[in-house]
Amino acid sequence: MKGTPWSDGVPGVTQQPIEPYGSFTYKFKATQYGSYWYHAHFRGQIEDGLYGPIVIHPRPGDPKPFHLISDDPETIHALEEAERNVVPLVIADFTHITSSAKWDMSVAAGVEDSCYDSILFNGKGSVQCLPADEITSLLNEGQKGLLAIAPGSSFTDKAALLPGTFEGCEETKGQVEVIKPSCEDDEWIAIDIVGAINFVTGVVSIDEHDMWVYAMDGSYIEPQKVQAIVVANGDRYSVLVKLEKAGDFKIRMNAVSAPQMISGHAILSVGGASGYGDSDPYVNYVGVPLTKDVVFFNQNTAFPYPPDPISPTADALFHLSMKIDGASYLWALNSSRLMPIDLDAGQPVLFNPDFDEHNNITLSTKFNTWVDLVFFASVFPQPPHPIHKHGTKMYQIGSGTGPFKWDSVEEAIKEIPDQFNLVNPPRRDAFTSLPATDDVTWVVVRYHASNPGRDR
Ligand SMILES: [Cu+2]
Repeated sequence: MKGTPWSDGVPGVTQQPIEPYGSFTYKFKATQYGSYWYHAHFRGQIEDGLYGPIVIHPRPGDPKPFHLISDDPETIHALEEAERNVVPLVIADFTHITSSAKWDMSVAAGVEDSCYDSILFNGKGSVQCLPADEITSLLNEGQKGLLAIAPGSSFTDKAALLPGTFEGCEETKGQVEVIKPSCEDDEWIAIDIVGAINFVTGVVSIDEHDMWVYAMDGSYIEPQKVQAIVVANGDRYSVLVKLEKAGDFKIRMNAVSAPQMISGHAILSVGGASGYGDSDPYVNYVGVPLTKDVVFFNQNTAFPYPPDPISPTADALFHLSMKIDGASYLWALNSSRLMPIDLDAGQPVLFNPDFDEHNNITLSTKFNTWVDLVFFASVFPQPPHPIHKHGTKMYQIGSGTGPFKWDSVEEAIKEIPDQFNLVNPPRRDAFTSLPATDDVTWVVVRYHASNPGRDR
């Protein structure tokens, strides 16, 4: 949104909410390329299905990392052709009640309803139900720990934690999304995996196929050959897949987040097959690899391509302390809750910046400076948080356990150099903070304040 910050779409921050039956046209110049998406930013409206993919193609001549996948010119040509025909695969966790009904229920119960009915792929999917004995056998240590806190509770057949609220899983026969190469004899297909997810973090895999991850959050990386990617909300992973055999192969999303066992799939159909025959998975129902050879995508080695040097020092550092505030579904940054009740009504912050308001969650920075943000999980236990940033990308430069007790990253590096990467850190617009299990934790991101506000 360079030059058009009012088209960023955040009620209370860049615009007032759009009235029912009203309209607002978002106009912007596409200055980046890659895999992006749009979604409602008003309360839980994204859960009601207001989202979709955006594909912005690079200019001819923009440097691509495909020679790191193969040095054969014909293969590189095929990879470029596949990228031109990239297929978005938007994954979402879906519930059969509206977001506002769900919110009211959570408030009434005093506990977040974090259970979904199905996983959708480009809007298609079905409800799957697990028998109770299978749920019990698939429980991980974390889930067993949660159940131990509340004696008498169990994972229900919708695999939720609260008895009496979530029972009654009924399977449905919805449509299945089928992904095919644009030509039947294509040797490669490119897929933009878009995590349009509300709550579920899951493992994405394609049965019997490697994925070459060549871009993360819309930016090229040094490609990684993997069989599984952990996808959280907001994440995008662009993958190239070699099509070597005909058949139907499941593209799976298997939840690994604590509250619910849920899974869904689309189909990669190769060579004209679409009978939805069985294929061999890499992971089980709860995302655990079935053999020790399964390679997971590693964000720490997702080096930007071409190299994208960052400033070795920052001009400012801000602390953003994260904690539960009052109820399991209420979170706060620096003691200010998300979505204060008057946020929708007032002047958007973009047009009325008041830096004393909202307990320092409005951060003032100077144009063309480098800024460090410390995301501090200040109480434990605390789950990992999906963080995303508008306006500019950020580089995840360090993380650790315990309090962040330094005034700058430079000082921290003197003591714990191994916990920082200032050379080629992952470049993201969405990431997941460290869980705080037995202690507080922190993650530091650095970004260049290169996207001015409304006055430029
Ligand atoms: Cu946002």
